[in-house]
Amino acid sequence: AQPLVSFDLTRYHTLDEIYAFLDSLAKENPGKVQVIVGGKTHEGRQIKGVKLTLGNSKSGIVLEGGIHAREWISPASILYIVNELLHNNNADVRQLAQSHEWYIFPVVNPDGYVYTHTTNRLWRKTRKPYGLCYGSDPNRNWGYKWMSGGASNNPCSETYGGSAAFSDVETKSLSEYLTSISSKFTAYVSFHSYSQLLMFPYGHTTQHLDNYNDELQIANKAIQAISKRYGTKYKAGNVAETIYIASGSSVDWVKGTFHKPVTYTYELRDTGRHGFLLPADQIAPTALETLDSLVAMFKEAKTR
Ligand code: ING
Ligand code: ZN
Repeated sequence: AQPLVSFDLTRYHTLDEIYAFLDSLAKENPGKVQVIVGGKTHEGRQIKGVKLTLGNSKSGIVLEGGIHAREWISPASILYIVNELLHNNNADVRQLAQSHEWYIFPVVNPDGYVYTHTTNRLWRKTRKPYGLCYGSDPNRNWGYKWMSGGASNNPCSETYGGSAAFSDVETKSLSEYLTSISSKFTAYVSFHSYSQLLMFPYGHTTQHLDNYNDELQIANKAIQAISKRYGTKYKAGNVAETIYIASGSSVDWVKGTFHKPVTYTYELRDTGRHGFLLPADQIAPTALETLDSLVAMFKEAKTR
């Protein structure tokens, strides 16, 4: 059938285009793709996503993208991966797609994402006014060990934690949605850029969790899979030791609240040559190598 909306997965898109694409996927794939709303924004937008049900499994995976507005490769890779999960006939990808339910939110900071298209390409935060400045860092505003390091109490800072935990409606409403589906998902994966890292909690402390060795082994399998396709090199470890101390992130909250065994954050391409301005011709390779790594990650996670 003809797609209802023609959508070029190898280009970057506006929020309206992305949301129209999600709507069209649901229309074209009844019973498989459902539009879901994970929350709302300060400027009144929805945090829109899709739920994919391609098999009988009830074990859910949440994919979170675009929490930082300027990291455009995150939503773009997620959309590319959605399309692969729906249409790729490779046995491993089909197995991965069918053996999970998928809750996928490509852009969880829609106001910020729109702002990067209209006004400031390098905007990171949300767009709620805090005194003279705008936005909290939505990856510092979650209510687990909030403001316990690597976050600022200055509203003008890029890593402002907000006036309280969940002071932004985006993090608050999304956390409520995640709580409502918490018995349905076993894995949470967040996508940022850039640095080519695959990390697991925590960010607020360098202390290792009980399952540190499992998490590292799963991550190492995943990054081996990444390098196989195009040679892209990643490093793996916990957030605090691998990138920097950071508290109030979504993944720390998910880990600290629900103790989900598989909770990861990708820092996608590149290592700084283009940084946030990654050329669109890298969307497809980034997404494909990342999907390879998800296949490896969930294969490895199943063995323990
Ligand atoms: N990096 C992430 C950030 O929020 C991170 C790193 C991931 C911190 C997970 C905490 C938890 O700073 C980018 N590039 O945004
Ligand atoms: Zn980020």
